[in-house]
This record gives sequence, C-alpha cells and structure tokens, in this order.
Amino acid sequence: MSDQLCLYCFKTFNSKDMLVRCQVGDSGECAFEDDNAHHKYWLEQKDLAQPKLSPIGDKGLLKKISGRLDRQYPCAQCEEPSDLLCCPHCHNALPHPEDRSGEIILSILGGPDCGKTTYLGMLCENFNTVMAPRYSLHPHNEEVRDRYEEVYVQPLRNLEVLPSTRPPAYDSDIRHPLIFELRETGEDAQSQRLIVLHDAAGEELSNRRALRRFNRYVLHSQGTVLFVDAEQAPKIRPRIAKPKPLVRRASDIIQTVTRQIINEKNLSGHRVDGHLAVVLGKLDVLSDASLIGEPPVLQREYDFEVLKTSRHGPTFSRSEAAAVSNEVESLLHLIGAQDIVGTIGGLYDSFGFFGVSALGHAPDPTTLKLRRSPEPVRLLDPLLWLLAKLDVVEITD
Ligand SMILES: Nc1nc2c(ncn2[C@@H]2O[C@H](COP(=O)(O)OP(=O)(O)O)[C@@H](O)[C@H]2O)c(=O)[nH]1
Ligand SMILES: [Mg+2]
Ligand SMILES: [Zn+2]
Ligand SMILES: [Zn+2]
Repeated sequence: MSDQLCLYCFKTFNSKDMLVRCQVGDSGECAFEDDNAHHKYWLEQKDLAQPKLSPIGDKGLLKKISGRLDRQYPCAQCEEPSDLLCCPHCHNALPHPEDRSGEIILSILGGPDCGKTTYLGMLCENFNTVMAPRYSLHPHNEEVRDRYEEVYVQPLRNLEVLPSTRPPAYDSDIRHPLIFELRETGEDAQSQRLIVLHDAAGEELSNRRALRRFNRYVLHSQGTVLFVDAEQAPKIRPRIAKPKPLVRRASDIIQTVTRQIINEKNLSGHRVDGHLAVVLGKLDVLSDASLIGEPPVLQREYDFEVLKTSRHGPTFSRSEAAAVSNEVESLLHLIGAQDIVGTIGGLYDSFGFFGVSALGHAPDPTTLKLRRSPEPVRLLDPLLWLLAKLDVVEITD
C-alpha cells in the first residue's frame, strides 16, 4: 500500500503511518488526551481532548487484512479494537486505504451566494429518492454525517435561509470534505465507491493564498461543478427590485482556477483534463414574474426541457442530457451570461450545461425564510453526468 492523500489537509503520507483512534468513548475506561493537531485543523472549534491516538501496532497489519470486518486495530492504551484510522498530519479519520482505489473527488465552484451549500444540502436525500433502490449515497463516517446534518441539511429542514454574510466560523466549516459512500446493489452483491465533494467557501476564491489551498482539491478532482447564478446574470439582475450585491463572475473564477491548475500540472496545450459541469443555478428565478417582472424568461406554456420532469434515475439518460445542455447554452446567451460558454470552450474538452433549482422557489428576502419545503428541479443532472462520465452509473439513451 503506497502513498495516500489526506482528504482533509491534502498532505500525503504512507498508509502504515496512519494512526488508530480509540473508540471506547468517554466512559473513563480509556482516558482522552490533548490532540493539538486535530484542534488546530478545526481552528479550535473541536475539543482539545480527544480519544487516544496510537500507531498501528503491527505495520504489516494493513497489508494482510482485506475483509472489512477484520479491520480492527488495538488502542495502545486500553487495547480495545478500533477501525478508525486517522491522518498522521491532521488526525482526521479517513477511509480505509483498501477502500480508496476507486475514490472520486469532485469540486463545487462558484461565486459567493450562488447556492453551493444549499445544493449540497439537498443532494443526499434527493439522490436516495431518485436513484433507489439500485444506488444510494451515505455520509462516510460520524464526523461527516454530523457536519452534513448540522451545516447543510438542518437549516433547510427548518426552512431557514443562510444569511449572506456569515461569521468566519461558519465558512471554516464548509471547507472540509463531504465524504460519501455511493453504494450499488447488484443481483447478488453490493459494491461501493467513495465520492468526495469539496464545497468552496466564497471568500476562498477571491484570496490568492486561500485559492492556492483550495486548488489542491481542484488539482486532485476528476470532475468540477461550476455554478452560474441566475440572479447575477447581466440581463436578470437589473430586473430584480432589490438585487444582491454584484459578485465575481463564474467565468472569471474558472479562469483563475484553471490557470493555476495548468501552471501547477505543467499542462501543455493549456487545456485541462477532467470533466466540467456548468450549472445555471436558481433556475426558478427565471420563471418567477414576481421577482423579475413580465414576461419571465421561462414561461411555463412553452416547451422548455429544463422544466420537464427529469428522466434520469437510476440510470443516466444521454439524450436527455444533450437536449438540456443545448437549451441551457441558449439560455445563457439569452440572460447575458454567455461569456462562460467561450471561456470553458478554451479550457476543457469535456463539459456540459445544466439547469437546476435546489429550492424550486425564491426564499422570502425579508423574513429570510423559505416559503415552503424545497422542491428541487433537476438537482441530480450535473452529478449524474459526472458519475456517468466517470463510469460510476449506467448510461442509457
Ligand atoms: N431562488 C433560489 N435561491 C436559492 C436557491 N438555492 C440557494 N438559494 C439562495 O441563495 C443564497 C445563497 O445560498 P448558499 O447555498 O448559501 O450559497 P453559497 O454561498 O454558494 O454556498 C441563499 O439565500 C439561498 O437561499 C435556489 O435554488 N433558488
Ligand atoms: Mg456556501
Ligand atoms: Zn483506548
Ligand atoms: Zn490530514
């Protein structure tokens, strides 16, 4: 087993240097101890005292064990077995090295407030509804599950809108990876892949040092989702009575990010491998006359592909994705956001256009509440396209 990449701190290490975190709990049988590296990584948000960390006793152990149930390593203090293996640098729990061969890393990019966090908050449940029973998505461990629930899902369940200026602690929460297991139930067995999603906090993309750190995720990504915010489009923003502050354009963000990738990877030809899903987000805004006045861009009586119920799930429909992609490309021209089309054409070989609304309606700007439960539109389209490109979900015509 060779070098591993930490999904949290993005440093590399050898598997045999991973540390075992005791799982006995705080019941007194195995005393907690100060964990400075963990505390520092979480910017002091997590308790300093953590369960005991110890080296993997027998260095050969990792090699010999392949059955999942056998992956138990003794705590050096209490000797109880644990299957929690951690990064030797930042001390966060990571998937077992044996499970990481088919791992897929995806980055979520876009300007501040374009809807990235909301999108991710809706993703897991929507995936499990549309793709059941063949495919399902599950947070990989307790840390991911708790953070996903608290930061992403719970606010939406309470119909809360996240305020646009957030305390730094909030944003520091979202630069951590969302590690999911994608399970596929076959005729006689279940297989699984790890899907790692990185949600960029808006500020990270406007600050060069932070951008360099964020780029480490992008550098290792096989696929990227780039959001274009319908509310920010040059021909939409002037139609909104109280528009949100103007933010950096998606075309500008993707240029900066890809230029750095090209430099770091020393890519000749100045093109990037990997797949790029360009998502026109907050699609609901385009059909909302109360927000942008008459006539709305998307009128229900016309036959818009993006407004039709998606045929994807549990397989990916190639013909439908092509029809939607063509239509969204035209829509981008119509709303004055066509700069993105030219920009990415010069940078990527594999890209597609998508239209989604994570909420299905615009939240009330005065109460900062959603008016009703979210009704996502075409939420899975970009993710399924990426997963189809990466050979994870089946493609049909
Ligand atoms: N109209 C509309 N607003 C949305 C949608 N998704 C998110 N928003 C709003 O856009 C704002 C920013 O969302 P957020 O997910 O925090 O964006 P982030 O900064 O990119 O993570 C919030 O006020 C959301 O309620 C959507 O699908 N439609
Ligand atoms: Mg966010
Ligand atoms: Zn212990
Ligand atoms: Zn680490």
